[in-house]
Amino acid sequence: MLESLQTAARYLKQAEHIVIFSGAGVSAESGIATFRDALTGLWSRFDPQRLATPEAFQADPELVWGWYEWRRAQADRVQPNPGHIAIAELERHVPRVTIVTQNVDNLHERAGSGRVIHLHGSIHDPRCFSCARPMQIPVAETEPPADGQRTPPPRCLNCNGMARPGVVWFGEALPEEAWQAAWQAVEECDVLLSVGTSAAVYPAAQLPHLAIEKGATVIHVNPQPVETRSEREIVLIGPAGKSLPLLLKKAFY
Ligand code: BJW
Ligand code: ZN
Repeated sequence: MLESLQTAARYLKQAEHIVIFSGAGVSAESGIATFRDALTGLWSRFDPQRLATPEAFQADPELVWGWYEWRRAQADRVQPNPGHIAIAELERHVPRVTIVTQNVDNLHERAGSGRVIHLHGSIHDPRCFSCARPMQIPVAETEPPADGQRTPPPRCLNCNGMARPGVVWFGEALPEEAWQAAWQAVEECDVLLSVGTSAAVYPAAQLPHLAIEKGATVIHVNPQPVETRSEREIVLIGPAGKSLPLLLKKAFY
């Protein structure tokens, strides 16, 4: 770890443009469950195909909306952790930093990060399932309902369609502008820090490979070992909330 940390810090120090490619693991220490971790992952208790597809929403909108409202209220309640804060702090040391996140919780913005590209949307931007108009729906003030509780989606004032979460479900295209911007940033970066992602969901998971192809160094931050294919990949094993502050300290202080 120490050797990898030193090498990673050296790359960070020399970098002109860093892309942070983040996943659910970066928010784990804020108290938001990841998707695929065996014991705590959301989907160890819920079947994603039942909840994160347009077909699932059409089949049981109250179940899906209730689940997302529970998660939205949770995301609203928790705070950014030292991992998010270290990522935001990078902007003070590196000329260009681009955050490309798969997360829908907006915790990077709340930690102070400037340029955040959302590949899978935001749980805080509900819109109409039928006409796609943005909908203003206040977050529940009372304790959110237990996970799995059914809640009827509010209706759109324009077309009476149902509200849906502003996230990208399986089988839906990623927002084109975000995808193009992410692709370009990765092509142009010299370091990509892949933090807290299993890199199992496509097309987002292509980005670390693209970075390697284009000659960048990829640094993985994950408590689990990460399989690497290139000499230009470094793995820092540990939670983001510990590894990232350590990495910044080594590189810049
Ligand atoms: C820590 C930590 C700590 C823990 N510190 N780390 C090619 C091949 C095969 C399949 C496909 C393919 N291309 C497309 C597909 C289909 C599908 C797909 O990828 N399926 C896979 C399961 C194989 N992809 C899609 O359907 C995508 N759409 C698409 O391709 O459309 C094509 C199209 C084109 C034109 C028209 C129409 C269609 C859309 C994918 C959308 C994904 N959406 C979700 C749900 C979002 C809403 C919600 O929040 O509910 O996004 S799925 C879920 O997974 C969520 C996440 O953003 C995403 C990634 O997960 P992530 O972040 O990596 O989390 P985990 O849990 O997997 O990993 C956590 C990691 O953190 C672990 O490694 C831990 O060890 C680590 N960790 N504690 C640091 N403290
Ligand atoms: Zn509508």
